[in-house]
Amino acid sequence: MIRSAIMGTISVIIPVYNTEQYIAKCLDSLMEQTYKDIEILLINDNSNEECTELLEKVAEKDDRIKLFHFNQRMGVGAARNLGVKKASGEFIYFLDSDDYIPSRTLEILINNIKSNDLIRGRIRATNFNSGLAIVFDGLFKTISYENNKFNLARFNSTLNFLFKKEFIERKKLSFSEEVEVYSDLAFIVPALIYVEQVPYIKEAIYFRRKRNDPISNPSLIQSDDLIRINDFLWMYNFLKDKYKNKEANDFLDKQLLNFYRKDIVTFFKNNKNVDSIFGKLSESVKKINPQLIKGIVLKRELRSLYNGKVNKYKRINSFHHLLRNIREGLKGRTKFYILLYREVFLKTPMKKDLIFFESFLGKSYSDSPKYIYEYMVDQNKEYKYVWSVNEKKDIPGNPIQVKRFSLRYFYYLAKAKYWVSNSRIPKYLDKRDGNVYLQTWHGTPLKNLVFDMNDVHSADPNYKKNFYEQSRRWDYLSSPNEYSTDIFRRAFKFDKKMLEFGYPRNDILYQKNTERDIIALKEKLNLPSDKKIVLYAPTWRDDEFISRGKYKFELQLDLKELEKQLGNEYIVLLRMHYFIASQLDISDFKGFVYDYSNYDDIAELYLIADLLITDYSSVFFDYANLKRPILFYTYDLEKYRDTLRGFYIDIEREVPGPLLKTTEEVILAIKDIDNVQNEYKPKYDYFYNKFCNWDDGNASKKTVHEVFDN
Ligand code: C2G
Repeated sequence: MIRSAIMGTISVIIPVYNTEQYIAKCLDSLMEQTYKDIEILLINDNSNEECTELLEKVAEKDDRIKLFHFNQRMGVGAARNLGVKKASGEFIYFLDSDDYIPSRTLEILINNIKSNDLIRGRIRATNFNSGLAIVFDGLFKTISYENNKFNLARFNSTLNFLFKKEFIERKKLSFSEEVEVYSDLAFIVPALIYVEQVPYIKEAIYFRRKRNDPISNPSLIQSDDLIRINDFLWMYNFLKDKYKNKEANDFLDKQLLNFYRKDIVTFFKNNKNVDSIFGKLSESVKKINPQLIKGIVLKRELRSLYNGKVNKYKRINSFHHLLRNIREGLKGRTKFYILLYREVFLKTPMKKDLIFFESFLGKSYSDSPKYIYEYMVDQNKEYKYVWSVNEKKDIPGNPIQVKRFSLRYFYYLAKAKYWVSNSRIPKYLDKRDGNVYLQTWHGTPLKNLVFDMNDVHSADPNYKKNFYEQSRRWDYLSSPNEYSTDIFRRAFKFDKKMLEFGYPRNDILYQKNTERDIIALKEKLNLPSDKKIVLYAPTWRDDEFISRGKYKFELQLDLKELEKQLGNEYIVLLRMHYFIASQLDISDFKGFVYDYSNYDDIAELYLIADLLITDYSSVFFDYANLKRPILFYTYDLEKYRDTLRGFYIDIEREVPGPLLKTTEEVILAIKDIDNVQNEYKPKYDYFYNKFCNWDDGNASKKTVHEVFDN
């Protein structure tokens, strides 16, 4: 350890609330500090049992850790206040339990605090996906004195400040216990008033976690909008009344103006929200230094707030939002269509007999939406239909076809009373009053879904939140089996009407599983009828992509070997997942390998296939309805299951066929397929009863009856 001029114990104060996923990493980062003279005060703010037990376990292991419990939730302010009270060190450092500090942070802070009462280092926000690039060795020589010391409080936080405890005591600094969010301001604003200068470490020595699940486990800053806004206004009013320092006042005014522009204006997109905070906001606006208010739009809004005229404010607010929307709408073609969608199309009457269908984001005419639609057409239902497709398709019943994201797409989406989709409809397309949205989803889950995913690796950190908001619009959700119902309820947090009829997309497997239909299908697809058919339908891999949303697939099956050993008896249909954008080169295998990746409906391929090879794709749950053999070519099982995804079922025990790792094993299994089938019969029967027992060829009919016949 480098000797520093000032030595003493640093009391690190960590409030904890349900951060069992992250706390270990946080504590490890403390254990690895090069500055060793520390005590750790963990204040458990009435966390859940799992988190509490974990804290007790870690506290037992190290006597530098002191654990305190609240038996009701008191908030982060109370937790930090208790921490300060119990601290025995000469220095106080605030850390959050989901964050992380590099090993030299405390050493650097204490070495540089010198005669100052506090010091701060830079903070970087990260979602911890890309690892932590720490490049600070040797870069810490520069210590600058910020011209505007209040800038250091612009994130309203005391994190990554090291304080002398004597200073905190002398100035009687404490956190507010009146609010849940922004309680730090009550501490940091006076602290900055009382000091002349603050040394600042320019390098990031604190990593703040951007949490990805604001729905199930929000961080404080992800709290409900209304709570945050109320707390902020309360804090602002309180501090403005208490302190008359000019710099502090200007700082608070600027914070409020920024908060207004960013958070409150967004909250007021819905004009109905204005009433909930108008009084308090009006009170705050009266305290702002008028010289700091810039811009005509802002001035007009604040004037009516100042005068307490709520109706006038609402009129101005709607008008300004319209102007903002128009400005946004003029930035590009799709943005312009979205503007029309919101401001024009949604304001015209809804068409009660119009149904909007989409499957796999417009990539195909397929899946459950197709079967629901065809059933309705066959039954001559009194509805009009629109299909969203990327290219024009040959669709029976001659529906209106619209290209996804074209003007007509937005128009019909806005007009239709009914939406039927098996994937997601963009969140920005508001659902109008009276709209009925049937979500059919696209498979029995094997891989963990949304809220069951621990940390979303490759995907963006807003994935869970976006998914949550999108799925709030679903009125009905198709479920293929009881197992899926349970998972969908939990992993999608779906609590509306579950349609427990099996999958409409599997009706065909019961209705057309006849020799005549199969021959006709083979003819339609130009496939020889004298060979047996192997269908290879793998899923996609999160870590194999070309660019965002475009995935590639590298074929591991040795087609040459397959042709050599099976070519007399079989042909192979390749079917890539719809996310796969790369093309497979199969020119060397004419007459043996056929690429049906772009074929619309995989269910038709199931019908003609004598056996299926897949991996972790949900296709096997559907194919099992045919009771034909299934092989699992799982050459990357460990990586896929253990690092990329995680499964709901024990794949090694529960799937109705062998897990194979090499082309050789696949060939042997195909050559011996009758025996393989016999061997797996008990497992297959069990599997069929568990996952296929709702499918009986009538799911479309039952769905239509439930959703459209009333
Ligand atoms: N699919 C296909 N061809 C493939 C793979 C999949 O046509 N080679 C279709 C099938 O209808 C399948 C659906 O896409 O059921 C979903 O594909 P999965 O491979 O299961 O993967 P994913 O799209 O990630 O969906 O609950 C289901 C999960 O969300 C999985």
